[in-house]
Amino acid sequence: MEKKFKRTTVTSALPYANGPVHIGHLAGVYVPADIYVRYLRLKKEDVLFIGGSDEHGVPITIRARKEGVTPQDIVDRYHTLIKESFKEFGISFDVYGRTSSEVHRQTASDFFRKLYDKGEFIEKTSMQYYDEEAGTFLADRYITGECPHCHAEGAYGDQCEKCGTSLSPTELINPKSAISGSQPVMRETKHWYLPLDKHEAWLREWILEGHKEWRNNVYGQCKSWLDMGLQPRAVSRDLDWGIPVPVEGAEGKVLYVWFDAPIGYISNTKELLPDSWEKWWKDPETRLVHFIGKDNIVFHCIVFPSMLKAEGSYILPDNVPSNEFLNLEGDKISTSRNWAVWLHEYLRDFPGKQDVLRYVLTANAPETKDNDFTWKDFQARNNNELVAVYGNFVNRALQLTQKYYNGIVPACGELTDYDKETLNEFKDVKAKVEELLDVFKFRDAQKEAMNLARIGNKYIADSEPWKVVKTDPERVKTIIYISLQLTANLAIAFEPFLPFSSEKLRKMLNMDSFEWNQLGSTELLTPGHQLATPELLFEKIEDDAIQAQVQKLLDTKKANEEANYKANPIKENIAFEDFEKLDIRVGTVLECTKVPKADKLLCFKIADGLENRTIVSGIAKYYKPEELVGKQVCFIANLAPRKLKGIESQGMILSALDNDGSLSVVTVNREVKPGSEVC
Ligand code: B3M
Ligand code: ZN
Repeated sequence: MEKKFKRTTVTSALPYANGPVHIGHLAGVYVPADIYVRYLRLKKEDVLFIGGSDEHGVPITIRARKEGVTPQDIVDRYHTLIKESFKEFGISFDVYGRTSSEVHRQTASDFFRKLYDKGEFIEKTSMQYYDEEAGTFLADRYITGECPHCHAEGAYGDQCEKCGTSLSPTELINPKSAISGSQPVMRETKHWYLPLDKHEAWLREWILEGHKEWRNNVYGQCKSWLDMGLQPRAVSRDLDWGIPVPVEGAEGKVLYVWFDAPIGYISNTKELLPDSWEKWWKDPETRLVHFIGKDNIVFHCIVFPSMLKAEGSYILPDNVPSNEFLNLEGDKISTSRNWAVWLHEYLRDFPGKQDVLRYVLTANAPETKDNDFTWKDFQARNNNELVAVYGNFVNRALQLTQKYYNGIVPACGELTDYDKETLNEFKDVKAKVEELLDVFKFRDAQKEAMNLARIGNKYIADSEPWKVVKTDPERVKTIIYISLQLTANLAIAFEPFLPFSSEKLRKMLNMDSFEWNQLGSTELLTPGHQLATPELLFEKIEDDAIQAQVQKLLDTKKANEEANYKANPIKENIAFEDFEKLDIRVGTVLECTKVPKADKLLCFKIADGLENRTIVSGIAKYYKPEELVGKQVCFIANLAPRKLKGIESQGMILSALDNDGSLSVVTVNREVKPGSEVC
């Protein structure tokens, strides 16, 4: 039976404040969450949208150490930047807090203490690496060494970035502390654990029986975790950045970041509503929805619910819509490789085009599988859909109203069958969009909204008001009336998806506000209503703007390749006598031609100070024959001749093989006599 809820608390994952946010964040979490919240608000439902920065955890301390600043400096910088980016993209949080706040410290600390007092934790000691020089235990990321699998140097205690294998610090060969460089030693340490195994039974029932409606990826991941059997999880760490464990004898220990971060949702609510926050978290008539990325599923579906349940007074999430990943031009988005479209850079390069990105990210949302963002697709969706379909329809409707009626909504005359058919088609759109939004199918919902514009375009094209105006001016009033109602409907339907464009359109229509309930109405604009001056809703994006973005990514790729470049290992040693057997000479290229029917080969005539010789070389892809004439090249003069495409090649021209596979001919840096020996 469908449960009735009074209000909805919507949370979106708290991004780590250790770097800017990119399109992957937006597509995976924030745009869908914002669409959902805007939709509920438009429906006049009671909803609260909670966001904020996750400001604890090891990556932040690593970044700080690298830059020689404090962790607080890092989170201050990125909290501000991230908050600003979200605001610019219209992510309409009711509150955007931070986990370094005092309210959060108190809330998380109390939460831990309550569980501790209730006996919900177990205490365990284990052996962990300790840096004696720095006097501190080492987080996994702070230990580096040789990977036991691929033997790359510089693998981390939790993962080798070269071969991708997950590691535990004790597997590293020759472990070193990233803090002091010294060899760490094993020391005993005590931590508190949440015994997830004790929660397994109710979790199974609650998720596997009670929430079959969760997305397949979410349900499936939960099922596989539960089927593997849950283990106790440590909820404290030896670290000097975080919330101190509020227990005697826990000096130097802080709450594990994944323990305090989800409590951040609660503290941020408190921050906003100090007196009424509890109804958003404790009333069974409140529905809790977490928007997250797929790497956060276990924490939101298993760990956090276990914490809430152990505390005892909180509600549990009703749904956890989680997206898969968005890739960029075929590669995984990566902060460390700078393979991303950063939101603050997008805003600089495409000012005022926030909705275009929102549209494209929703059209390509990784709802059921990983998806790819490409700049070509971005351009195509803007030019062929936003401009050519939505923008074009709106522009026609508004311009014609301007032209024929000075921008005043005409009266509707008698409806033809075709008019009625059109009106009927868009009457269903409300139900269709709702049905999809209610089950978090944002991409399909947006498609339905766009369909409305397609209906409009077809209607105007079929009705041809510019022709009819000459024969039956009365009829044109009806066509324009219907087109304008459709336009107003578009503004409503698109408001959750493209809030900036809807606002612009609403202003052009001179409408004060609109509500979701009006969607599907054919009487949104009354005859006699004066519209404002129309402007273009969307603009075409030209090739050069796209090319510049593609080039930027190519440059990044090149820079990464260079940073990762390592020459091939050196071959086995040889004796000097062996080297002496080679007769390497310098020759001057007299002629150079393409070898017919061989796209790789060039045929050289080389002056060698003796009788001249012919050499065939496989470098046609890298040189035009005429470029090489007159150049001095190095060649092996005593290589046994062999036939290539019927030509006898008397030697071999030496080339350097570059990292990208291209060849570059070896020359001398001062002119020498042909036939000079290379020694
Ligand atoms: N900061 C991980 C992430 O950004 C983490 C989410 C916390 S949500 C409570 O993917
Ligand atoms: Zn490795």
